[in-house]
Amino acid sequence: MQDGRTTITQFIIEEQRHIAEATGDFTSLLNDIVTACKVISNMVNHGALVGVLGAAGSENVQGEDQKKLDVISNDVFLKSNEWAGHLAAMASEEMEDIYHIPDLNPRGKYLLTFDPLDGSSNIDVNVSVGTIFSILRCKGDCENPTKEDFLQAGTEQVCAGYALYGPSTMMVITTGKGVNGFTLDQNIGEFILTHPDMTIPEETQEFAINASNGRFWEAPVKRYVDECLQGSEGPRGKDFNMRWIASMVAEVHRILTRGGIFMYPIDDKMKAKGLQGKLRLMYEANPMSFIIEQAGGMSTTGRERIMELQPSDLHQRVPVILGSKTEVERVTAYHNENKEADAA
Ligand code: AHM
Ligand code: MG
Repeated sequence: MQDGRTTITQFIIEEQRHIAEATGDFTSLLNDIVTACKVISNMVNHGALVGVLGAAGSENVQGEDQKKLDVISNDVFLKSNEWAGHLAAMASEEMEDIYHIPDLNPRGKYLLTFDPLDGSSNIDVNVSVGTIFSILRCKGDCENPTKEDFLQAGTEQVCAGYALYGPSTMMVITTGKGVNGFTLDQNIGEFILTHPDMTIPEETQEFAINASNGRFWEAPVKRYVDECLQGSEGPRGKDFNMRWIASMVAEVHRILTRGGIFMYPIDDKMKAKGLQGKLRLMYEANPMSFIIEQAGGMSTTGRERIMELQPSDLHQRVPVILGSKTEVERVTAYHNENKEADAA
């Protein structure tokens, strides 16, 4: 306790007390993740003062230009989590192959996937960015894990969370028993429980989508957005508001706070390049879907529940439609109706 306030460490330990078989490994792993996020937060906050802005001059596995902070944050995450003996291996947006725990360190029973700095196109313009992570159990040979060990459906996640580096730094986590948010108290260097039991309002009048891709969208997405834009004069009978931060962590956080729907659908431009979507399943879509569902929201590809997809690749991409339940249901229904029309 800090002055009657609950720290994230205390919160995790108390949660663990209710799990009979818990050994403390998980608590300790989460602590290392929290430490990594504090280090990244500190660098993001200091920006140009510590020379971390700008391009790294390299590309990641997806062929995207890396920022200096992408590379640094990835390294911080690896170094914070490789030594304690809780992990069998890690996987990240920034690395093509899985990361093996160095030989000198003990191995553990968990697998960690992460996007160390999501929304990093925002970093140089001082707009919110974040870290996303997901924890799975290693069900195979934990001494010699392979890529295949990571390819588990989102429903298998033990824990998912994100850190949001915004006006304040926050961590939001779920272990499958609701969603809780913590704010970093910079004076004492601790995350304090400030947003207990976060829930998403079912109804919303706010949508988020990159409208510059509008001409490439599929018919169901075009229909949904068009109906929102018609506002009180259209079939929805109410006006909508729109937001696009280009930082999924910030969009999800807004939805957890005041409702809304976020869409990064598949479109014709992606299809022409052979891509299945923009966002990555293992370290973006699955952890965010776990959080959204635990907060009472819904998350689909437009066609299927994201958390039930069987992954086929570490860096697999998927369409993402998530947020307030009634809106996600509507967009998903539009896709299903379209499928029936296509089949007729
Ligand atoms: P990143 O992992 O390379 O940062 O890309 C993911 C980000 C999401 O945070 C955001 O929703 C989306 O890309 C924005 O894409 P766009 O620039 O096409 O609007
Ligand atoms: Mg990302």
